[in-house]
Amino acid sequence: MGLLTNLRSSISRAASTLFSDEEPKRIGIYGPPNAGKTTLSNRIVRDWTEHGDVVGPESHIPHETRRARRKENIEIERDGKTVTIDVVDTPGVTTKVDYTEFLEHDIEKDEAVRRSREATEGVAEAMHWLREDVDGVIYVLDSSTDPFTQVNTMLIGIIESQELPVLILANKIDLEESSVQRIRNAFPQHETIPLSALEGDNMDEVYDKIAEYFG
Ligand SMILES: Nc1nc2c(ncn2[C@@H]2O[C@H](COP(=O)(O)OP(=O)(O)OP(=O)(O)O)[C@@H](O)[C@H]2O)c(=O)[nH]1
Ligand SMILES: [Mg+2]
Repeated sequence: MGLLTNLRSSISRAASTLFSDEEPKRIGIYGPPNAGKTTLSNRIVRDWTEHGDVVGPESHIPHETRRARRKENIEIERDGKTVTIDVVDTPGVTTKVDYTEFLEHDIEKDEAVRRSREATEGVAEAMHWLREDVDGVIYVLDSSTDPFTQVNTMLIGIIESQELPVLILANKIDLEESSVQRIRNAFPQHETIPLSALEGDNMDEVYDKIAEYFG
């Protein structure tokens, strides 16, 4: 990005903060490893920012995201209104990170041990953000897998006890094994929106709901 463009966008950001009475809502993207949290975060950023920088790398290897990453001031326009959010892509939460998981993906032992240590710290960091620093949660699930797990029930329970607004996204509906109903049955107290973050399916409804829940 050129210096001038940079400067211009900083000024417009500062101006919009100055003239709007609403601070951006900080939205944490949570869920188990490999659910598609980073793919979704990248899509949101690409759809709504000019520079289209990505939040982080997407990978079929679990625990690719091992530090929370934030993109600020994403302005989503809905029905003539603008909702400004900061997106926080978090590391996938699991009860245990086992280094042998990485060996199955042809990663050398030293690197596998390093990644599993980082991933464990990442889980702690994700939990810290959830306790202290988010205004709302997008909970991403891979709809081709069983949603009724310890981690999902525990995390959704914590989110509920914090009284944070939460939107459940049933991702990967492009896969044949996908079942959105299975997620609705597991968490009937919340609304579940189907999508494919990879293919970009049903993103309009996702943005409508983001504006409704977090605007
Ligand atoms: N078929 C399909 N694959 C998807 C979709 N969204 C993400 N993926 C794939 O799922 C894998 C994991 O995606 P990521 O976005 O890295 O998942 P994550 O939740 O950020 O994973 P961690 O960072 O490990 O917690 C990648 O191979 C993605 O291409 C989707 O909608 N459909
Ligand atoms: Mg990720």
